[in-house]
Amino acid sequence: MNQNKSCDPCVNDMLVQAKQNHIETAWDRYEQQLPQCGFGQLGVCCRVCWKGPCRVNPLGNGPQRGICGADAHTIVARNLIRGIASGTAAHSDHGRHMAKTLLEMSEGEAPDYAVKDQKKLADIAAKLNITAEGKELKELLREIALTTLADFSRQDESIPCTWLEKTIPESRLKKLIQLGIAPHNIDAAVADIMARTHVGTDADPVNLLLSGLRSSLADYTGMALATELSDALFGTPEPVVTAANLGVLKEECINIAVGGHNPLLSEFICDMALELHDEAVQAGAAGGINVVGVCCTGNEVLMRRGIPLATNYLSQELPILTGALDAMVVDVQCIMPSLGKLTECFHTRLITTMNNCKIPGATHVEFHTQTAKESSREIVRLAIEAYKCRNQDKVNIPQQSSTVIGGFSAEAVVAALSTLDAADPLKPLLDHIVNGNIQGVALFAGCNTPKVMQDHAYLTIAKELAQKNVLLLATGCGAGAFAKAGFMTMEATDKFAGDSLKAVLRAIGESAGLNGPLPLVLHMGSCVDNTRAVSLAVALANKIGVDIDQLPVVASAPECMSEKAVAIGTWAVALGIPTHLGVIPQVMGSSAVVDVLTEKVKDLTGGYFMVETDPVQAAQKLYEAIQARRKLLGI
Ligand code: BF8
Ligand code: SF4
Repeated sequence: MNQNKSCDPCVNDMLVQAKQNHIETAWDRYEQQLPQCGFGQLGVCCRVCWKGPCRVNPLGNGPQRGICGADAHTIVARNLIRGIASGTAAHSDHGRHMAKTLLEMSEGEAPDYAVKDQKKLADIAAKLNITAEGKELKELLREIALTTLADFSRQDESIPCTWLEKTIPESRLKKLIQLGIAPHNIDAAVADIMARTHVGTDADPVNLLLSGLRSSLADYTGMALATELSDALFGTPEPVVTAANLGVLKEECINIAVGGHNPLLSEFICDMALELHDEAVQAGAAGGINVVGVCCTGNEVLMRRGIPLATNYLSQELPILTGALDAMVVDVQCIMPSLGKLTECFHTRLITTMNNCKIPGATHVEFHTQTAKESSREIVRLAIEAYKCRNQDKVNIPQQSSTVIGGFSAEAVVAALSTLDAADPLKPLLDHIVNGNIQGVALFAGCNTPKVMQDHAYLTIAKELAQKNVLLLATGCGAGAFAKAGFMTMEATDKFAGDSLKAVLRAIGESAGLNGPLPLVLHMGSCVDNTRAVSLAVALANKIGVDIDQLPVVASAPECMSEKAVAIGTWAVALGIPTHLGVIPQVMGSSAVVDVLTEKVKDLTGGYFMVETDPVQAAQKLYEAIQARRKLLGI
């Protein structure tokens, strides 16, 4: 048995089968990589120029500088911020895609899209100081799109990005401007890092790290606008009941997994699955088409449509191993290249859809917003074709899934609270924080990594904090971990929440008509949706007139791995949030960089990183950070 590899019983079952069938997974490839390069782990390997690669000996008894003279501090800082730049580029490209779609809609060029949430659109307009009254929809879309796209093109460095300025407390914005880290242009923040890390440019670790903070705030900006514009187009999530884990695959259905990040595509795949139901039945699938989610696209469609989640990042290969997955439709980011090779051994069709994400072994159907329905129809028909080649004798779906209550956008949380106090919805939450029924709020974000047992730290830290009456929020593959393990249920609240937290969750849940408490962990969406948690924190901060770094709010990324996660963790720190990392970041080769990230940055932003690989200890440290904030607030 591979029980040490994951907390998820479905994963462990499937890994046994994989082994029996000589199928390689990410866990096998991780073992093949061991021992991993110590220089890389410490961040002291430099490949910035072709005189290199250079590496600095961390023990002090070998070379201490690269050929150009860069020392460990410069090399580590450069490597780190290049990662932040990549994360920023990835998230923001997603955001740009949303804004460009709005612009296309305003020009009649994306006829298949509509504004599902008019209220959200009006809220966005108000936030951006755009007058909605008396304007035709197309005009309004155009203005919102152009204002948003200006955050990607502004050249005046003295004007911060609008989506940053309008979504954080004034005092925070002022601080960021003073520090010179409020980005004026998302793309410029990325380009700045690429420019200053070119050989022979910025060598000052602190200066390098400051530009990393700026880029991370550009990342935040790109995420905020991506989430808000997606809500306007596809609807702001509301509580929804669904399920998670491989048991959501159905033998009698054509199963399509949507993976990646972009709802511009996945929303239409879901629509087409309904439209082509009869074709699926004609092909022999009595149950029609069953769409399931993987990773963050999974979270997007779970939040808005109640589509079940098959699994999270690290186990993305396993739905294919059930023999029941007919197509895996992917867009961008966090899609393992291994899927191409793996699907060659199964009837599953891997379908790539984006020009900047092609995978050998996949069928590429390029998706364009101009022809969204047509491309989605083509993709779903490919799944129907693939289904005809399925060998039912080989189907083996683990019969296990957990109930999930998801859909907790900030608006949904406020709506639930407003059933307690319609005139002042945030008051009950604040009151409970002040009187200690809720000690604080912890946001779980980030990925999976085979360096630790999959999902284990998420569940352990959550149990510890819940017991201590900390309100728990989750996004991304962290949310996936909780969803699969049944932590997004009322039963989990009853089982794991401390008494006062349980009473609060029950009072809110019952008054909101859920017939029971809110789930133990509130699912706030995909990775880009981390800004939902920020908007809730900002609303609380603004209400009591404090900055984010005074709130008893912490973040935890127990299994962070992607460059996007590095960017998110960094903006959490830039916004003033104590942020836990459960895997050792690739910066330990520089004492100066470690010192800035874990200590010195406190004086600048109020936030800081803490690294703790032991989940029980991590929970304790997060709780202590919450208590320190409470003490300063005098509560
Ligand atoms: O954006 S949590 S593994 S899928 S990077 Fe990737 Fe990490 Fe998952 Fe989503 Ni986020
Ligand atoms: Fe080596 Fe300097 Fe080139 Fe890096 S930039 S590879 S340290 S010579």
